[in-house]
Amino acid sequence: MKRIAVTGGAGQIAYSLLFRIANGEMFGSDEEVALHILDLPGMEPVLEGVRMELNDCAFPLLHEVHIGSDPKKVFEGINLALLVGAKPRGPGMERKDLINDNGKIFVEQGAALNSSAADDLQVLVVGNPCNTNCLILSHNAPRFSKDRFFAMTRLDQNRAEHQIADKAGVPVRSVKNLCIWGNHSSTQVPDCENATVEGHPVKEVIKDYPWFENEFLPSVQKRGAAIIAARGKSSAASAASAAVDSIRSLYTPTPKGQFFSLGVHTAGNTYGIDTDLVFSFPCRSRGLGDFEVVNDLKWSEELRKKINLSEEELKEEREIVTGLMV
Ligand code: NAX
Repeated sequence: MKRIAVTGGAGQIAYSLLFRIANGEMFGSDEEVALHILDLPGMEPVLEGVRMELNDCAFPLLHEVHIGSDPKKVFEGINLALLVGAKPRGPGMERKDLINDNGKIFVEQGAALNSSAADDLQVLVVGNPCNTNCLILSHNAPRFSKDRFFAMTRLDQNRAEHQIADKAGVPVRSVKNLCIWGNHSSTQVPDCENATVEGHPVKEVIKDYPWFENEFLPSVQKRGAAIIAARGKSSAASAASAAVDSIRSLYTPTPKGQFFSLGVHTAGNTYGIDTDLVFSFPCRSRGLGDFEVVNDLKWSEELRKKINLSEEELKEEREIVTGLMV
């Protein structure tokens, strides 16, 4: 059985995510799950309502549901933490405005994971700015090695895959190896140079080259803001879906020659990215959470410049939160 913590349990992403986990979509139909749901003090009535609805679904795999507002208690014995809870970005707000507010949450939760979680803990940070929150968290949970901490860039990958599939007029499953490099922010770099459509390089299939710079890139980079403008709220069901995809990809052996995007710690990377950042790279899994970064992709000069800009942004974010890292 897997014990899975979800923070921000009273929020909109969790309202989709919890039900998909309980339905077996993350770990498959043979693995029972226990949900440990955290939100702020005062949100207990909402958490109670969420627990009632989870119970009312009669999910065969759902073993038990714990709720609470004390991270040390809620994280007791957990194998996986999905850290969603944070203040979301409102209309017109840049991610950097959030960095100090949200960073402190990950200091407290890092310490709580350090004292309460199971030895095989892995963590996916969704709450923004997720790369830098993940870095703060890893520094505040020194019991666990840095390769247990991930930041979610899968939603960006999924968004980019859809745009390419739509433009090429193919089903989204025909698009493979669309890596997101760098930060989950507007400097992120969706890489069409290493991606394929039905096994062919993307730019051999889509020959409208101005489209990549003028439409594809800005639409992927600014998709979060476009969803807020349209819905009045940030992405929720698609974010939950990407979290399910991220963990499923980590636990399922990756098909030969393929990879997926995940924000991971930069220690030992072969691309020359500064150490001690959490950076989105192409990753492969050997199954059961055992992963490696794909280290032999090629960058054009143009791609390198964009990736370095995203790296610079992450270094600036790290500078702002130095005081939160032990
Ligand atoms: P909501 O405002 O609906 O829910 C957030 C919940 O977190 C609230 O219930 C709040 O009480 C709780 N919370 C706040 N501080 C907490 C703490 N210290 N401990 C536990 N719970 C806490 O936001 P939602 O739409 O669910 O978004 C959550 C986070 O995901 C935001 O930071 C948002 O920016 C981020 N996103 C990240 C994405 C990604 O791809 N990495 C995409 C979607 C989303 O924008």
